[in-house]
Amino acid sequence: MRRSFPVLILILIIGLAGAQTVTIEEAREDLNGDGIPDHLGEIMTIEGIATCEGTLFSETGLSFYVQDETAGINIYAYDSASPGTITAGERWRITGEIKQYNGLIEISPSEPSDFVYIDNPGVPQPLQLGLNQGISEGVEGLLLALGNSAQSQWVTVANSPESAGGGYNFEVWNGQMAIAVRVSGSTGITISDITAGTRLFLKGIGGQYDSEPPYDSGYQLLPRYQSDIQVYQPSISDGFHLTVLTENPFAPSFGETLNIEYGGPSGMRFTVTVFDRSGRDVRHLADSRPAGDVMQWNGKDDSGETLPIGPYIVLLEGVDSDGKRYTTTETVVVATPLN
Ligand SMILES: [Ca+2]
Ligand SMILES: [Ca+2]
Repeated sequence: MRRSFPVLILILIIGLAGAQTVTIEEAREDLNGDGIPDHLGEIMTIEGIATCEGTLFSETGLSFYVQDETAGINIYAYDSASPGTITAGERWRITGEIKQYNGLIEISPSEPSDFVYIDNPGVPQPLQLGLNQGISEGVEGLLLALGNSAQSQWVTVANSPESAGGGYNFEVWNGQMAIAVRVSGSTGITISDITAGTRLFLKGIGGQYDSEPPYDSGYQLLPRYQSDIQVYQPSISDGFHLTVLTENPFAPSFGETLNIEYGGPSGMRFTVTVFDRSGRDVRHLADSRPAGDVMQWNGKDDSGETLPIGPYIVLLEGVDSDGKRYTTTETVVVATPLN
């Protein structure tokens, strides 16, 4: 009996080591930057808040995402390992093997006891991606927002959604940055009102699907719910008006854009033109459009060249149903940031 004593201590030490909780950032650690987690194959324990239901991204078993203050990660498990219902907003302590699937880092529990419910603090606020910012390894697994309704900063659908693998794929422009959006069939999201040019505010998980090393591309946004895909439909007042909605001066060389709202009575047609200080028309933003709108100007001329810094005049012309013409202007300034 005395000889088994050190063995018991050893088991206790191993047991305690196995139960130690690490941050999700530590579980994801990739110090050599090869896109493969350095702890691949190790059993680790993390604590994180679920940002969707446990079964949302899987037809069978569990595939969902949790995040803590440091990072987010995919949880992937067979149905036999499921502890029962996991709801968005719940915090769980989860033990599993660190895996990697087409660049997506996962923790894969093997039995229900690998899940321990802690509490229900609610789903964290999404991390807001800035204009021109893409999805990268650092935000993989986190709940993200793309486009900002408070700033009238939308993303624009680049191509009509294509059916693929039981879901849909499309791309959006976040300013100059193209971002892939993957609508998983398991979410039940419908995308019937989305086509090229549709303007959206999006939420979703930062995901990755990259079939080849070094696993540094293939990042995609994974919407969870129908409400994560909001079509931007600005409500335009019907007084004749031209309004700059964003910072003016603006710095196109830093990816900044100018959002311009225009509108007027129904039946009026609208033309929006940008002139330089010599009176030359350099950019035609709208030509005899039948309704008011919000549009984005990237500081380029009609041939796609970035215009020199300086003041420009935006002219709105409205022609009503009787042929009467109305005009108004705004002075805007193309600038470069002082640093
Ligand atoms: Ca690595
Ligand atoms: Ca990855």
